[in-house]
Formats: sequence, C-alpha cells, structure tokens
Amino acid sequence: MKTIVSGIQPTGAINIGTYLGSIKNFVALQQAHPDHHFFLFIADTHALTVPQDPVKLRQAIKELAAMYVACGINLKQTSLFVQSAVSAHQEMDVLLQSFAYMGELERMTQYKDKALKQTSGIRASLFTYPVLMAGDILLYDAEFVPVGDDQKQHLELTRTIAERVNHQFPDFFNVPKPLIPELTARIMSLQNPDQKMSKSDPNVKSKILLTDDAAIIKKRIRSAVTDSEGTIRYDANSKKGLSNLIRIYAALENRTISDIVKRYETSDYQTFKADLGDLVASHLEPIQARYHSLLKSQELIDILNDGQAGAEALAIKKVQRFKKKLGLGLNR
Ligand code: AQP
Repeated sequence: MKTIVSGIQPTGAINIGTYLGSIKNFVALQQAHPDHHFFLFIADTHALTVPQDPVKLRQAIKELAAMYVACGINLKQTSLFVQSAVSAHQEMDVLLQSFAYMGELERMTQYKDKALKQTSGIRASLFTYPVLMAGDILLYDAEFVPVGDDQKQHLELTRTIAERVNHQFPDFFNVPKPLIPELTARIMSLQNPDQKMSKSDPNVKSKILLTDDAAIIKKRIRSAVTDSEGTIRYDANSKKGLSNLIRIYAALENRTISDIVKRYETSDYQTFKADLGDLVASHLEPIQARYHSLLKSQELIDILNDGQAGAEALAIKKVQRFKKKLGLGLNR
C-alpha cells in the first residue's frame, strides 16, 4: 500500500495559513493519488514541546479533528487519528533517538527559533521534536509528506535517519519525499509579512481563523499590512504584504498569481481587499457549518476510533519488526 502521512499540532485554533499550506492540499492530493492511503493525525504529543493547559489541549484536539473532516478529506482514503492514542509513535521515537545525532538536532532552525521565544526552561522534547516527527512518518513507510516550507528541514532529517537505518538494515524504511506547495508553502502574518502566520502568535490581527465569522474576516483583511505604492502587482520582496494576499486569493480560487494580478491591475487595494474578504468568507462558510455539527457528534468519535485502528494495524507491526532487527528483547 502506498501511503502519505501528515500531522498538525493542536496548539491553537487553525488559521488560513495551516489550511492553505497543509489541509487544503490533502483534498487535492487525495484526488490526484486515489491509490494512496492517507494517515492524518493530530500531533498532540508534539504539542507538549511547549507548555500546554490540559483542558485547552483536549479541546484543541477535538476541534482539529473536526476541522480536518469539515475541510473535506475523503474518509474512505484516510485514517484520521490522535497521535498519542497510537503508542507505536512513542516507541518509534525512542528507538530512532539512537539514529539521530546531537549536532543534527542542534542545527534545526525551528528549535533555535522556538527556544529563543521561551522565557523559562526549554523542554528536551523541543530539541528532539524532529526525531518524533521522523518516527511519525517512517512508521507508515510514507512515500510523500505534504509540508509547508518550515518543516522542510525536519523532513530532510527524516530522510537522513531513514537512510542511516537502511544502511544497517537494507530497505527497512521507505525514504519519504516532501511535497511542498508552490503557492502556499509559507503564508505570512497579516501584520508582519516577514513572519509566518502561526497558531501561537498572540496577535489576533495576524491571522484569519477558520472559525472566524464574515465580519471578522473582512476586518482582518482590511487591516492587513500592505504598502503605500497603491498598484496591484506581485513582488514577494518589495511588496510582501500585498503579495501574501495575492497568494491567498490565488490559492482559494485555484488560479495563478498572474490571473489575479491581471484581474485587479486597474483596481485599488481597498477593492482587492474587499473582494478577498468576500472570497475567504464564502469559502469558509460551508466548512464552518460542517465543523460545528461535527464537534457535537458521535460521528467524529467513530471516525477517530476507526482511524486509530487503521493506523495501529500498520504501526504496531513496524515497531515490532524494528525491535527485532535491532536485537531488542528475546524475540520468543
Ligand atoms: N503559515 C503557514 N503557511 C504554510 N504552511 C503552514 N503550516 C503551518 N503554518 C503555515 C503547515 O501546516 C502543517 C502543520 O503545522 P503544525 O501545526 O504542525 O506546526 P507549525 O508549522 O509549527 O504551525 P504553527 O501554526 O506555527 O504552530 P505553532 O505556532 O504552535 O508553532 C505543517 O505542514 C506546516 O508546514
């Protein structure tokens, strides 16, 4: 079975950056790869790399699961589950710790960035995060891993770890390939276009949440930082804010950047922003309706239970085979 793996951390409400960089692509990928099975998980263990309130974390897990389904993933082709419920992820993490080197982990830019933002103790799990991520992917012998730009370095390390294991035990892991969306690899903050739009950004104006109502969405886009030139054209260096909005527009309409620029070349920023506000709001409306009905339903719990069973069927066997290869236990 050919597989594609991806996860999202339940570290806050999902914004349009994660949606365009990750979730929306799954739906397209599922149509493009009908012969592949998708393992999509809520990366709750990863969330513990920074402090979490347990009550909020549990709620965020449920909300993320509902959002995945509401965004239209094809459940016939997907095992959707909570990472911590499949203990093979933790086991694989421990085993792979012995195949990653300190120097490699020290070079990870996400670790360095996140460590800089911490005011108190930096957790060891933040440092070893990429090893858990490697385990998440290698457990299912993923062929592809759809990721945003920020996860590219972690995926390269996953490939290195897989190749290191394969050197000792030929062909044990499939070496996964990243799938990085061209247009939406990095959706930027609406207030600081030098920074990625992030769940953990405390500035509410920096992002559009998938649960925001139409009035808030339009307000956020109206107040998005652009420039004073006043001409609608794409330049990711000198017009970062406007170019970010153009990318969001193009991705939602499944069009190219030049289609959008051409359409608005004689318009002003106000008109463009008003149209983008309408587009985002109407795109999210059906997703929000499905999300709210799923949140309260038994259907969501059933989907997660089925997903967990599907994931365990593969993951447990892979860990057992790995332990045996490594010479662990007595293999009675
Ligand atoms: N702004 C973004 N643009 C494009 N892709 C993005 N992704 C996240 N933000 C953007 C992609 O979504 C997937 C899930 O990401 P994640 O939640 O596991 O981790 P993250 O990248 O650390 O996301 P955040 O929002 O920045 O979370 P916090 O604030 O908690 O650290 C990944 O494929 C990611 O690339």
